Amino acid sequence: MSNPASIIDSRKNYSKAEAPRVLVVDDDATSREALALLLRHHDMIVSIAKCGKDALKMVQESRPDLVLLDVTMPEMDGYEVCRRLKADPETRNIMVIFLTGMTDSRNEERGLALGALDYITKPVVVPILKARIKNHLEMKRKNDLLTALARLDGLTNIPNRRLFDSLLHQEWSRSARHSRPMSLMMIDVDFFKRYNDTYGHIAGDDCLRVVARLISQCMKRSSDVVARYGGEEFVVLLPEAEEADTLVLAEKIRKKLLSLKIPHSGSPISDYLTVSIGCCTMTPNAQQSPQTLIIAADQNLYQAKESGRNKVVI
Ligand code: GH3
Ligand code: MG
Ligand code: MG
Ligand code: MG
Repeated sequence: MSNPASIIDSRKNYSKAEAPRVLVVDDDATSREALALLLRHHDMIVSIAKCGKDALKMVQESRPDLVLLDVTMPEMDGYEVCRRLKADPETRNIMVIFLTGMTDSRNEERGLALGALDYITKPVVVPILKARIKNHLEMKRKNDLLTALARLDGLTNIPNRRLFDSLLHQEWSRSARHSRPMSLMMIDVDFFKRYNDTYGHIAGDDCLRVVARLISQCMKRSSDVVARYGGEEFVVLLPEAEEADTLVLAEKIRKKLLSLKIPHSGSPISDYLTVSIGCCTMTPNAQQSPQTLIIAADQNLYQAKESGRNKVVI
């Protein structure tokens, strides 16, 4: 290792919020302590594991951003640790960098084939290690940002249909496994074309943001999902919700929106903006698809529209 003093001089500090959490895994006490010390000097949040088994346990507990992984360790080697991390959907995205004395290219190839981002051989040249870690963390930050953006609706900043569909499938399977009910609401703004025609598209956009925020604020459980299903249509997924709870929540949304008194002079049914809501509650079974729930809620939305709008049908 190079002299820690020279490294401290060249370091770029991380702020507390952006400090990367790094797990150092090495069976050799001197190596891991020295590396941990250096990384801490660079304001990284470092934890230490002395064997593969401990490493896996600590990953479960503290979800680091990065694992710096030794290869040769008794009982469970670094390859096996990496294989297990990459096999688990919960830990798959944690970055792994091998840090090892094994300089053979076949070892390096094996490590990279297991999904490690990098393979760095000892002795460690600290500025290079630091630069590689910085680049990998930056790439991950951008990647996470893109993933988040791809799941959100650009106008309202709530989940988009793609994310919703995936959450709906997950929840459908979970509810089917446990024979638990789940509910869904389709919420459609009434006479929204006329709103745009009267107040313009920019005002229409503002209005959709208000509706999205209002629906989100009505949710009580962290497992409830509000998404923009398309156009002026929103969808709400309520895991574990019975029909009675769903009706109460839908009425709350409908009334709260009305109480905002958003002028809608183009609406033939009210002076203010209104929504129609179709709901459905089901206990899924594995033979059916979650589309069953969407179709049923959609039919009830259609009924709400047909019977005068500004209504909940369940
Ligand atoms: P209904 O009560 O039957 O639902 O009537 P509606 O006018 O709301 O329904 P329709 O499907 O005829 O029109 C939906 C309108 O929503 C038309 C479209 O221009 C508008 N819209 C869809 N997405 C957006 C958007 O992102 N911004 C704005 N401003 N308008 C949008
Ligand atoms: Mg070792
Ligand atoms: Mg509409
Ligand atoms: Mg519509």
